[in-house]
Amino acid sequence: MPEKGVILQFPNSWTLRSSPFLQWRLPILTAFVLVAMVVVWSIDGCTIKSFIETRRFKQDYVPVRSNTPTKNLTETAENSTPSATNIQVNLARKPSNVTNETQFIDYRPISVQNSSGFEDFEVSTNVTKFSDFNPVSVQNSTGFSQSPLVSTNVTEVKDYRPVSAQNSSVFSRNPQVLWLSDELEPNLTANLLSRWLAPGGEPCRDSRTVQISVPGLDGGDLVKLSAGDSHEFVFQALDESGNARCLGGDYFETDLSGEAWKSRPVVKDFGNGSYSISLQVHQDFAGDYNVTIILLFRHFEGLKFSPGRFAFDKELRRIPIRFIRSETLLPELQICQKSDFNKDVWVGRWTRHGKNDDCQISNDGRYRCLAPDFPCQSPWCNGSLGLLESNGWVYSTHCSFRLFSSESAWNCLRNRWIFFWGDSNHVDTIRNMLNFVLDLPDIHSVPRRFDMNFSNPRDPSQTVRITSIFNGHWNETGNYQGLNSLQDEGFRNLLWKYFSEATVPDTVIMNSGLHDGVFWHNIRGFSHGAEYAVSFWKEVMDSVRQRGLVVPQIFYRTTVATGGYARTLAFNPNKMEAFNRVVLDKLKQAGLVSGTIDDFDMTFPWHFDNRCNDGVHYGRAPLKMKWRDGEIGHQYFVDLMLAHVLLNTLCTR
Ligand SMILES: *[C@@H]1O[C@H](CO)[C@@H](O)[C@H](O)[C@H]1NC(C)=O
Ligand SMILES: *[C@@H]1O[C@H](CO)[C@@H](O)[C@H](O)[C@H]1NC(C)=O
Ligand SMILES: *[C@@H]1O[C@H](CO)[C@@H](O)[C@H](O)[C@H]1NC(C)=O
Ligand SMILES: *[C@@H]1O[C@H](CO)[C@@H](O)[C@H](O)[C@H]1NC(C)=O
Ligand SMILES: *[C@@H]1O[C@H](CO)[C@@H](O)[C@H](O)[C@H]1NC(C)=O
Ligand SMILES: *[C@@H]1O[C@H](CO)[C@@H](O)[C@H](O)[C@H]1NC(C)=O
Ligand SMILES: *[C@@H]1O[C@H](CO)[C@@H](O)[C@H](O)[C@H]1NC(C)=O
Ligand SMILES: *[C@@H]1O[C@H](CO)[C@@H](O)[C@H](O)[C@H]1NC(C)=O
Ligand SMILES: *[C@@H]1O[C@H](CO)[C@@H](O)[C@H](O)[C@H]1NC(C)=O
Ligand SMILES: *[C@@H]1O[C@H](CO)[C@@H](O)[C@H](O)[C@H]1NC(C)=O
Ligand SMILES: *[C@@H]1O[C@H](CO)[C@@H](O)[C@H](O)[C@H]1NC(C)=O
Ligand SMILES: CC(=O)N[C@H]1CO[C@H](CO)[C@@H](O)[C@@H]1O
Repeated sequence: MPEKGVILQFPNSWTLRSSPFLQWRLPILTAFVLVAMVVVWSIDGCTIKSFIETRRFKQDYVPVRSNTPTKNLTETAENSTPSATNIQVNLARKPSNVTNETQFIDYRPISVQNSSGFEDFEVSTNVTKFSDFNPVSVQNSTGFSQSPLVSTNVTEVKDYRPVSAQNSSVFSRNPQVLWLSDELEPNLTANLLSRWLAPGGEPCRDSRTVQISVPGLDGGDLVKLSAGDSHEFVFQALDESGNARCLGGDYFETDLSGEAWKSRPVVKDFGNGSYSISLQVHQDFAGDYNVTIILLFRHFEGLKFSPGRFAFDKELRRIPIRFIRSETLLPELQICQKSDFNKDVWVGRWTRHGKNDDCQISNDGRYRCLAPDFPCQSPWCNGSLGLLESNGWVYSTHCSFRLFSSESAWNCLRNRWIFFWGDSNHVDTIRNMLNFVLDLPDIHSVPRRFDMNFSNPRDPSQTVRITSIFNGHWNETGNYQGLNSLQDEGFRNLLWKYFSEATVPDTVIMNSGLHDGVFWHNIRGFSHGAEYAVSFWKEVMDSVRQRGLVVPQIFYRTTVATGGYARTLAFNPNKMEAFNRVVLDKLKQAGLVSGTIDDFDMTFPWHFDNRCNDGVHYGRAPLKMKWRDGEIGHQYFVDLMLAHVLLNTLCTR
């Protein structure tokens, strides 16, 4: 996150530049780049001392070309690239105040090895009893394994019809099924706490998960399942002796990926050591897949203050699965309407409708792999898929999204006032929306705090007011306060100001964010912080109502799933998912939310590595440099998708 600090250079000098960057003469450009690198470097240096885990945020950009200083930087970066052993060393070194952790309410010393005379649960010997495996008989299923994406030639892909035409008579039991879904559980915070604090005292409660058994999927043979249907497989957490655990709380990262599909299978935690994973792909995407199950944290340990030391992070399964076309037909997705945003938890997927294997990053850091007018394929999106610069991928959930042209976006946003309150991912998204969608490429960055009018370069009569207030700290130069920033009176007054004018924003888009992951010692503390934030916003909205004005709509945009190395840090996906749900739960109880935008689900399929993120941001500005994972360029389309989803939220009725 310290690279957020880069933005700090801009608030004073930031203006809408009209002269294109590229017109600068080369020497000046070079000098600028070098100065910029020094700036990045030094800001990292000063921010890092506050939190030891953030040591690993250093240096996301490494220049590709090597002149003298560049080369040196490259070497430094390589040296600081965390190897597995390095990470452990870093994390073992406690920051001085970590001793405080022992006094946290929720800390439970676990691993009481060999605790007492309880008989071992006779489980591992016969795991099939944990299965509700529903043997999908897969006789005669050959010929359906084609992937929906076969061509490497873009022009051919355009005409591609993903559905294989063959008939299958095997699966006729479910002509109409529903899409998998998930929702917030009632009494979320209380239940979470009580499960975390559930007492041990028996070996199966005190032991630690190291392995699982998945009776329906284990066994070695290629698993074949019917496409369209949802398939739920129960699995059992096992300790190092192979005994079944009888407490839940393990955090599994799951992935279902094929050549043209990526989704996060829903995992249910039954609280007794048994879990289930549900798999479903649409009938048009029959073909070969892998289902991957990673155990990231055991028994709520990702929620701890310093979770890094507890990360398990082992891939327990990568199982090939063939989805066979069947007669099961999922209901066709519709383009999202306003009411669709009432859904709190999204269970979406990325699908791919084009591919250019020869795609090269351009010098400005962009991936223009498909023609800008490469069309969406109904019903997966509507508009020009090429604009997303995703090489054919697009996200959809219980409904699908419009991809906006600049003209349609301006028509929707004109005369609006949109207020953002959130972490630096908002900052990126706003910049990307301005650059990519609203035709304002000269805006190279936006600061953490601003209040600006922007106008349509093609029609200056169309303007939109955007206000963005960073909430990682009450001081815009600070970090790691999150919702606690509302404890600062000056910060509260700053926010109040925008809701005390004669007009107020029509829409508020907010999240809690990654900084909360670093600040709060435990979920109970965070829950109080979230309550305070909700009461603050309720008071603000009530006062707007009392003044007879139209109360802004509030959309909660969930925090990203952090990626790659950041998966084990203070803002790991386990914690962020819990925090997202706690805030959302409280906002809903207060009647404040008009809708949810589940960026956590959107980012999740891309969070396993750093190809589409720098660990904590999915929308850093395009740049042709070596990225965090050592490859050239950062794929920013996940955040650009979010920008379009936000426009769907803002523009549908
Ligand atoms: C590289 O940096 C080191 C210090 O880290 C310095 O001693 C050395 O002279 C630098 N090399 C070049 C070529 O600038
Ligand atoms: C640890 O806590 C003490 C007392 O609050 C504070 O002065 C110090 O700066 C903290 N150290 C770190 C590394 O945060
Ligand atoms: C615990 O941390 C707080 C600040 O976070 C600090 O004021 C206090 O001194 C610390 N206590 C111990 C025992 O380290
Ligand atoms: C735990 O039990 C195993 C065998 O059941 C034994 O080898 C080991 O020494 C025991 N450990 C402790 C700490 O008692
Ligand atoms: C395992 O379970 C199956 C089915 O429940 C049963 O038929 C079999 O006898 C069991 N085997 C053992 C060793 O318990
Ligand atoms: C791709 O399509 C173009 C135009 O149809 C054709 O000229 C070219 O040979 C094709 N390339 C490949 C690799 O098939
Ligand atoms: C496939 O289905 C169509 C109509 O549903 C039918 O006319 C055709 O005979 C079937 N083909 C085979 C090979 O079963
Ligand atoms: C939620 O909590 C309330 C009060 O604590 C309780 O009355 C209610 O039964 C709980 N609901 C569920 C579904 O646990
Ligand atoms: C765990 O809970 C689930 C759901 O309540 C139940 O179906 C299953 O039998 C339980 N497993 C064990 C081992 O108790
Ligand atoms: C499944 O994973 C294996 C091993 O990583 C990989 O080689 C294969 O291409 C994957 N299959 C699919 C369909 O993604
Ligand atoms: C914010 O922090 C900076 C640097 O620590 C400091 O110079 C500035 O005065 C602070 N601003 C406010 C409003 O506290
Ligand atoms: C179980 C079953 O239906 N098997 C059939 C599969 O298809 C082949 C020919 O394609 C038949 O010979 C099998 O009887």
